[in-house]
Amino acid sequence: MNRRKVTRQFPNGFLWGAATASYQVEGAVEADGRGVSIWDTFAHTPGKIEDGSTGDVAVDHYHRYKDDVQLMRALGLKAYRFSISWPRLFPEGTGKPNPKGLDFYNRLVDELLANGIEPFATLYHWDLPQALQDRGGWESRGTAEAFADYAGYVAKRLSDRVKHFLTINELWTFVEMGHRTGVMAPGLTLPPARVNQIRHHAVLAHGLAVQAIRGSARRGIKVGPAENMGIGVPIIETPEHIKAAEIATRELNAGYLTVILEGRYTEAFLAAAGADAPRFTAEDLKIIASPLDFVGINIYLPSHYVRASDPPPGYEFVPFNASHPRMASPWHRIGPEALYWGPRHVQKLWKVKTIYITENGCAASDLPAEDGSVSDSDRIMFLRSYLTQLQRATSDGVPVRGYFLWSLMDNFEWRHGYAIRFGLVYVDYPTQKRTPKLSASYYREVIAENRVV
Ligand code: PNW
Repeated sequence: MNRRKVTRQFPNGFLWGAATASYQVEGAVEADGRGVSIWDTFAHTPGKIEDGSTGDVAVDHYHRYKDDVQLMRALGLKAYRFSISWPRLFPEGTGKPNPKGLDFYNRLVDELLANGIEPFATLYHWDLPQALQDRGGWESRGTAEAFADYAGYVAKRLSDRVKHFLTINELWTFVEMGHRTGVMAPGLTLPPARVNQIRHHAVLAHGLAVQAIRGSARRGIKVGPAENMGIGVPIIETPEHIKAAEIATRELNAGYLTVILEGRYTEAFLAAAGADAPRFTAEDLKIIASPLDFVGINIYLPSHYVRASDPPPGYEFVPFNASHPRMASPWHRIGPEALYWGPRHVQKLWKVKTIYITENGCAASDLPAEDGSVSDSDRIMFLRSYLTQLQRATSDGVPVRGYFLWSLMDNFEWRHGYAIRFGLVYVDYPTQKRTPKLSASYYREVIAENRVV
């Protein structure tokens, strides 16, 4: 008998993809009437990016998208998640659209479809038009309204071909790191009351965009967020610790996914904010909780919890040991179980019926050998261990329908510049030459066999 037992299989039709974002890959910052974004301003401010680089050229995807689609095809990708640059379409944020900006995404979408790859479009991956920042940025409710107008415009023009729209990428990251710690654009370090108001405007922008997209798109399109939720992982998997991790997850995301899915801020969230709580209306909460077709979550790392002996709140955070293993990105502690518990909590807490993993992946040191090959066996280990947990989720009936690996290729990694590489494909920046890494061969097998290889 040589019948091979097939194990660790994913459900039929599981959507295997990869992701990128406009400012991180496109370059061509002055092409075809594109306006300035807050990331142009930030990256050009001395001292903000660790290697002094900018996204001016990035990986020149704006000009090389056809070649890049061929890379996707060679991997066997079924879907590609990209983001649309708001200042390409509305150089001033609002007002007169720039049709040449939209044309790029028309070409990209057509090329993807011609190659059998399903487009997933993110509307905001942090490149706010500078003109809107100059009018208060996310501190202004007007920015949330402008976002909805832009989202509706895109949906109207792309929804004949794009069926999945993601509103905002990682509300948590751009709010906290852009406005509280200041390590990302626009680089502000505001006091709590103002950050709380920005956070509220961000969830409001998401809700307004959901409504605008539905109002302008063709029937049958699907819309959801792409949030990097905090994931309470029970470091000991027994019922009491699992329960604790679940309650912790709801509170960890109180200002983001929880309010989006419940339409209210938790009591603990409002109590902790006290006099600094955001100003909002009941109507706002309804908009924020506009019904979704799916929930997209970006998953990189766990937050470990155990049950607290003395409730409330019933849970206790377990800090990382100094020896906890990390990947090449300094914040990236390894914890494959996050890919099990993240979607499982989303299903259990909020009864969500369709979940996509909109990002998962890691940075590695990726030094090409003399022959140019990149043997990133550590990235393969990372992927295998995380995908094993994702497969555990699907086989437990958690409704995860697809997975997008971050990232298709090396790119501008925000404040770390080009020093940190997340790609399946190595990019030699001076020549823009693309070389699939060993992990690309691994991922291709996973996709071809629809199982953890
Ligand atoms: C995400 N953190 O960002 C983004 O969506 C991508 O644009 C980015 O390239 C990718 O993950 C890898 O970093 C994050 O400090 C940035 O915890 C920072 C953190 C998490 C996610």
